[in-house]
Amino acid sequence: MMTGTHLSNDSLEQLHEDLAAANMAPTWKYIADFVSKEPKATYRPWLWRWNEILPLLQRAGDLITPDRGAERRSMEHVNPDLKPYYSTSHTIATAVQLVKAGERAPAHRHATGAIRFAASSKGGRVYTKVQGERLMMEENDLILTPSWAWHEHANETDHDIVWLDALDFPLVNLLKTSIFEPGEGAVCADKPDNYTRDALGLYRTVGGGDYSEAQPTLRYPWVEMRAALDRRSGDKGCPHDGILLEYINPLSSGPTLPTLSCRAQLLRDGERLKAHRATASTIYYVIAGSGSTVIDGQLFEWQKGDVFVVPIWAWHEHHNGTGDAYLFSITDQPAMERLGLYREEALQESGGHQSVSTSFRSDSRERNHEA
Ligand code: 1HN
Repeated sequence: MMTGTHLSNDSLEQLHEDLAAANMAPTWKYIADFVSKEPKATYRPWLWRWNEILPLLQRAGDLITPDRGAERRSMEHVNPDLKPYYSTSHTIATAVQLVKAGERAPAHRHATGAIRFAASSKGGRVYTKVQGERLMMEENDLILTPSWAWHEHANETDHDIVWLDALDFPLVNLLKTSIFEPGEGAVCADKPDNYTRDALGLYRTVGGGDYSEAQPTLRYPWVEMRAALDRRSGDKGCPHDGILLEYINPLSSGPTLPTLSCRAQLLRDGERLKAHRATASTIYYVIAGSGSTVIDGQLFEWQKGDVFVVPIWAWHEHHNGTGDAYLFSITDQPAMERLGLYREEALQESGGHQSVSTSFRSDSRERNHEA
């Protein structure tokens, strides 16, 4: 009951009731719900094994045809705690996509930004055409499809290709800013191969005007990234990440996309790194080698092709096995930095190492039901 006059027999209980009826919430009662004491992930770390996922993708290869109705033959890595939202971390969704020999996937564009990482490619004329420019996909190359860039895929070789997609649509959806447009006919004029790289690198057309794309549509060849990592193999490296390189946007000198930064790292023979955590979530793809990562006390053993997610504010430390290992990763750190919400810290206790209490089991179907 709200009268606007002072009630002599008023009680706090009555006030709370009247506030609720007026669609108001008392901060004195709910402050701990409004503002948690620490960043808190509402989802677990998880790992998807390449050798379990690939047969499923091959079955999709027989049942789904991207150039006849299905927009994309791609399967999302769904964190079991984030269902029914198809999301790997709370901000990033990764997927594996198969484009078989001779196939095409039609052009479209969307507000969500995306990257592709060519997990398994024999090279040749297999590409994503972004804003009219063909970006060839040799094994482990990184391709950018920024927000609102037209993109279509074509595999003009005799071999199938599988790549990793990473998109920021969970974040875009949280912000209610999704837009999608299917392409019809020629969506934009073709550009010559290497157009963007030339324009943003060492060469440009005299009198041709400035580079006009809002964000660069680039290919980052793995041969170059790998060579850059290997040239640094004698460096001390970061205590938490070993030799870690960020792919950069040459227009801004910032990260690959405004929301997502892509990185590649070299973990050297037997390297055991120290734990840290950050207000960012990161998804890893194992390019080569085998080792393990302890995430919040749980041991995740990984090998080539596996994908795993480190949730926001989760302690994590990588331990490499024998030989060199290379990891590719995608993090939402740029989004957090732009919002002024990024922080990180190193584990101080136990020499920077966590104690391991459990191991992740990949026969996770049962555990998944229990949860
Ligand atoms: C998308 O555009 C692609 O272009 C793949 O290959 C996966 C998942 C959700 C939304 C858009 C692609 C996607 C996607």
